[in-house]
Amino acid sequence: MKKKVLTLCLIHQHPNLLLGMKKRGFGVGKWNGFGGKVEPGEEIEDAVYREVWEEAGVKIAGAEKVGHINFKFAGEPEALEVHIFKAGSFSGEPRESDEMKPQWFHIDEIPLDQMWSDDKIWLPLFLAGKKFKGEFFFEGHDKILEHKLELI
Ligand code: 95L
Repeated sequence: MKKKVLTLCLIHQHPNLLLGMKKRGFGVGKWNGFGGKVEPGEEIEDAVYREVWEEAGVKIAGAEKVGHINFKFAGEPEALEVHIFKAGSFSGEPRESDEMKPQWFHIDEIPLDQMWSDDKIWLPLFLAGKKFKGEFFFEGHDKILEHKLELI
């Protein structure tokens, strides 16, 4: 199966999490972390910094890899290999871009019902400082048919 390598970075300044409302493209209408495709020849960590800068307008200082998840979608030939990072500090002020509208959420008020449904399963691990890997099999963009998730 072909795969696409993607980054996903969540900015977590306890007790708050910065998310972005996706304004267009894949995941439109959902509160997302910041990320996207790793370009040919690009290091994954460089893609993390670049995507956070492009989508949220801030420069993160140090991103920690916390997990990776493979996503498969029924009827779609390409799998997504998503490398998940956490950043705790950054410089600049989050600003809206063409793609994303950033907003802080208290961790007790995360809008899980307007997020990818896999977030309900792994975000608690992320917020607890755990590292994890897993696999999700989706039908459409909202229904999880199967999943595996383990701590690493
Ligand atoms: N905060 N979580 C996300 O931003 C997120 C979660 N799950 C996903 C599953 C498939 C996918 F293509 C993207 C995401 C995603 N951005």
